[in-house]
Amino acid sequence: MQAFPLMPDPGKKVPIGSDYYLIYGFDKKPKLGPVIMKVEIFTKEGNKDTSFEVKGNTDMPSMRGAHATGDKAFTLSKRGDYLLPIGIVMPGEWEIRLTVTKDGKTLLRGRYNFNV
Ligand SMILES: [Cu+2]
Repeated sequence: MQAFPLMPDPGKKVPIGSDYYLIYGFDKKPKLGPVIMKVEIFTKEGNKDTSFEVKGNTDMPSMRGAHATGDKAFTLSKRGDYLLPIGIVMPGEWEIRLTVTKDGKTLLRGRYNFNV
Protein backbone atom coordinates (compact mmCIF):
# COMPACT_ATOMS: atom_id res chain seq x y z
CA MET A 1 0.00 0.00 0.00
CA GLN A 2 1.47 3.34 -1.06
CA ALA A 3 1.35 6.40 1.16
CA PHE A 4 -0.42 9.48 -0.17
CA PRO A 5 0.61 12.43 2.03
CA LEU A 6 -1.82 15.30 2.43
CA MET A 7 -1.05 18.02 -0.13
CA PRO A 8 -1.11 21.77 0.48
CA ASP A 9 -4.51 23.34 -0.25
CA PRO A 10 -5.85 24.03 -3.75
CA GLY A 11 -4.10 27.02 -5.32
CA LYS A 12 -0.90 26.45 -3.34
CA LYS A 13 2.37 25.16 -4.74
CA VAL A 14 2.94 21.42 -4.30
CA PRO A 15 6.63 20.56 -4.85
CA ILE A 16 7.43 17.71 -7.26
CA GLY A 17 10.98 16.89 -6.24
CA SER A 18 13.22 19.95 -6.46
CA ASP A 19 12.74 20.84 -10.14
CA TYR A 20 8.96 21.09 -10.55
CA TYR A 21 5.78 21.99 -8.73
CA LEU A 22 2.09 21.66 -9.38
CA ILE A 23 -0.95 23.71 -8.55
CA TYR A 24 -4.33 22.02 -8.45
CA GLY A 25 -7.88 23.25 -8.24
CA PHE A 26 -11.42 22.73 -9.46
CA ASP A 27 -13.70 24.41 -12.00
CA LYS A 28 -15.98 25.20 -9.06
CA LYS A 29 -16.15 24.44 -5.36
CA PRO A 30 -16.81 20.69 -5.22
CA LYS A 31 -20.43 19.89 -4.42
CA LEU A 32 -22.87 17.15 -5.38
CA GLY A 33 -22.62 16.46 -9.09
CA PRO A 34 -19.83 16.63 -11.62
CA VAL A 35 -16.71 18.70 -11.00
CA ILE A 36 -13.52 19.01 -13.01
CA MET A 37 -10.18 18.82 -11.26
CA LYS A 38 -7.39 20.82 -12.87
CA VAL A 39 -3.67 20.28 -12.33
CA GLU A 40 -1.02 22.59 -13.74
CA ILE A 41 2.63 21.56 -13.61
CA PHE A 42 5.47 24.07 -13.76
CA THR A 43 9.24 23.96 -13.83
CA LYS A 44 10.89 25.63 -10.87
CA GLU A 45 11.42 28.63 -13.18
CA GLY A 46 7.65 28.86 -13.60
CA ASN A 47 7.23 27.50 -17.13
CA LYS A 48 4.32 25.17 -17.79
CA ASP A 49 5.40 21.57 -18.34
CA THR A 50 3.18 19.07 -20.12
CA SER A 51 5.54 16.09 -20.13
CA PHE A 52 4.03 14.45 -17.07
CA GLU A 53 1.36 11.83 -16.61
CA VAL A 54 -1.18 12.60 -13.89
CA LYS A 55 -3.65 10.10 -12.47
CA GLY A 56 -6.39 10.52 -9.91
CA ASN A 57 -8.25 8.00 -7.78
CA THR A 58 -11.40 9.31 -6.14
CA ASP A 59 -13.17 7.66 -3.22
CA MET A 60 -14.90 8.25 0.11
CA PRO A 61 -12.61 7.39 3.06
CA SER A 62 -15.59 6.44 5.29
CA MET A 63 -16.76 3.81 2.80
CA ARG A 64 -13.48 2.86 1.19
CA GLY A 65 -13.98 1.18 -2.14
CA ALA A 66 -17.66 2.03 -2.51
CA HIS A 67 -17.00 4.82 -5.02
CA ALA A 68 -13.35 4.13 -5.85
CA THR A 69 -12.68 5.05 -9.45
CA GLY A 70 -9.26 3.42 -9.64
CA ASP A 71 -6.46 5.43 -11.20
CA LYS A 72 -7.92 7.60 -13.98
CA ALA A 73 -5.60 9.47 -16.30
CA PHE A 74 -5.99 13.24 -16.51
CA THR A 75 -6.21 14.47 -20.10
CA LEU A 76 -4.11 17.36 -21.35
CA SER A 77 -6.06 20.37 -22.59
CA LYS A 78 -4.92 22.69 -25.36
CA ARG A 79 -3.93 25.19 -22.69
CA GLY A 80 -1.63 22.64 -21.11
CA ASP A 81 -3.84 21.91 -18.13
CA TYR A 82 -4.30 18.36 -16.89
CA LEU A 83 -8.04 17.77 -16.43
CA LEU A 84 -10.07 15.02 -14.77
CA PRO A 85 -13.86 14.93 -14.42
CA ILE A 86 -15.00 13.69 -11.02
CA GLY A 87 -18.48 12.64 -9.96
CA ILE A 88 -19.51 13.55 -6.41
CA VAL A 89 -22.48 11.27 -5.83
CA MET A 90 -23.21 11.73 -2.12
CA PRO A 91 -22.54 14.11 0.75
CA GLY A 92 -19.65 13.40 3.10
CA GLU A 93 -15.89 13.35 3.01
CA TRP A 94 -14.21 12.69 -0.30
CA GLU A 95 -10.60 12.02 -1.15
CA ILE A 96 -8.62 12.32 -4.35
CA ARG A 97 -5.29 10.55 -4.57
CA LEU A 98 -2.94 11.98 -7.15
CA THR A 99 -0.07 10.11 -8.76
CA VAL A 100 2.34 12.13 -10.90
CA THR A 101 4.83 10.33 -13.11
CA LYS A 102 7.42 11.42 -15.65
CA ASP A 103 9.30 9.08 -17.99
CA GLY A 104 7.79 6.14 -16.13
CA LYS A 105 9.00 7.28 -12.71
CA THR A 106 6.56 8.25 -9.97
CA LEU A 107 7.67 11.63 -8.65
CA LEU A 108 4.73 12.55 -6.44
CA ARG A 109 1.90 10.90 -4.56
CA GLY A 110 -0.48 13.10 -2.65
CA ARG A 111 -4.07 13.37 -1.53
CA TYR A 112 -6.67 16.04 -1.09
CA ASN A 113 -9.61 15.52 1.28
CA PHE A 114 -12.72 17.67 1.25
CA ASN A 115 -16.26 17.66 2.57
CA VAL A 116 -19.39 17.98 0.49
CU1 LIG B 1 -20.45 7.17 -0.22
